[in-house]
Amino acid sequence: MFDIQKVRADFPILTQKVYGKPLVYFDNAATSQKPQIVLDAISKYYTEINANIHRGVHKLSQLATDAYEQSREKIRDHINAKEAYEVLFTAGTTHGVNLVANGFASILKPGDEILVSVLEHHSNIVPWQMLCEKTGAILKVIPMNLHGELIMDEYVKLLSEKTKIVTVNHISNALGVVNPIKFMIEKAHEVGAAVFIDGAQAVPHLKPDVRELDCDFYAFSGHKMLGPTGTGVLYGKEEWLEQLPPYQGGGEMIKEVTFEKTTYAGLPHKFEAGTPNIAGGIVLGTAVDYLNSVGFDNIQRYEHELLVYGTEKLLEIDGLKIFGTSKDKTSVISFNLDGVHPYDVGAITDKMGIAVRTGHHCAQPIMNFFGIPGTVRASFAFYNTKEEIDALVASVKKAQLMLA
Ligand code: C6P
Repeated sequence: MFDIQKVRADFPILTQKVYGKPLVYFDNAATSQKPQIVLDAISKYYTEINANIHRGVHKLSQLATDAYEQSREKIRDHINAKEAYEVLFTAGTTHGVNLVANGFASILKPGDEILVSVLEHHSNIVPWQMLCEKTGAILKVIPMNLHGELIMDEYVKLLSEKTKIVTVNHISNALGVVNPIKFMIEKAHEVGAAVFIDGAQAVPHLKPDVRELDCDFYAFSGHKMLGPTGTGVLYGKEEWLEQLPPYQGGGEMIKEVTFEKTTYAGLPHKFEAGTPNIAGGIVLGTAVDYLNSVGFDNIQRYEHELLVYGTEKLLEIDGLKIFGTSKDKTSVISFNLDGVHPYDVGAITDKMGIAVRTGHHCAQPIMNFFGIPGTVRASFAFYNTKEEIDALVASVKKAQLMLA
């Protein structure tokens, strides 16, 4: 059974007051809060087993290496990858996109095409533009409709034998819309294109099954799924990871180094140069355990209730418009008040202890599409409550009274 009070008690930060008001944290799409078990695991690592990994024969190094590799295996199981070496530890989604985009520089030729969607975060646009500059490849954009849904007919028309990579997010950070990635992957594979999925906004809400999806790459950040900042995962199919060159050179990614020639280590080490975020990688496994103990069925059911409740209550406010009105959404509500700048709304809700994000959410093409400077974004997690949504609604009404 899902007991919201019990869940909230696991997150010490939620008892804080901000400007003397109880903290209402609705900026979960930017980063999630951390349960005590994750905080304890960080401290336990540094208190008991801190050592460098894959290097020492000494006991602590073995313990740290085992814990790190066990976490990799746990994540492999979580996302249903075939092999643990297809799971690369990264610093986050941005790192994962750059690693793959950089690798494709040795594969693409002038005139090859990369399809990206209009719904992307800048992290999943800019590295591909940089790749186009390097290779002469061409970036094409999958359009969306007014609900924030990608237009599948247009997508299919854009695909051709020139398409080498399709890159799309599983869930939009700015609108919360869930993209039909299974269909998109199938269609891309029909023309022989590889598919990169940016799962940053999906992993806090669902358990991606990379084999069922049949994606070629799937990247996500640990800090959005209760783990530490500076952690993340890039899943890649073995055949792709074998084909791509290393992203960075350094220690631990080599087989043999001489001044004449260096040979590279096998997977995953080829892509993990230097001392990684060892504590972070281990603790990401703890975060995954915690999420699974709450249960993704419970998380989805409860967050959907919050989404429906929040949408209804906010829409009762005259002059409030929600962006992202697809039926298939996670618990993100992006909105604006008529005639009011989103930043001003955010400044007022902040003074009432409510944390929302305002602005373009690192997704300027979406804002350009709607012809707005930005939105107010309230993103709910499974530790939020309807009472907190009531507080948000009251603060938005107050902002309207003061500003409109
Ligand atoms: N979105 C948000 O407030 P990093 O910074 O590497 O952990 O994640 C980048 C990223 C990539 N893709 C998507 C879909 C994302 O949502 C994000 C991060 C945050 O929406 C911070 S800008």
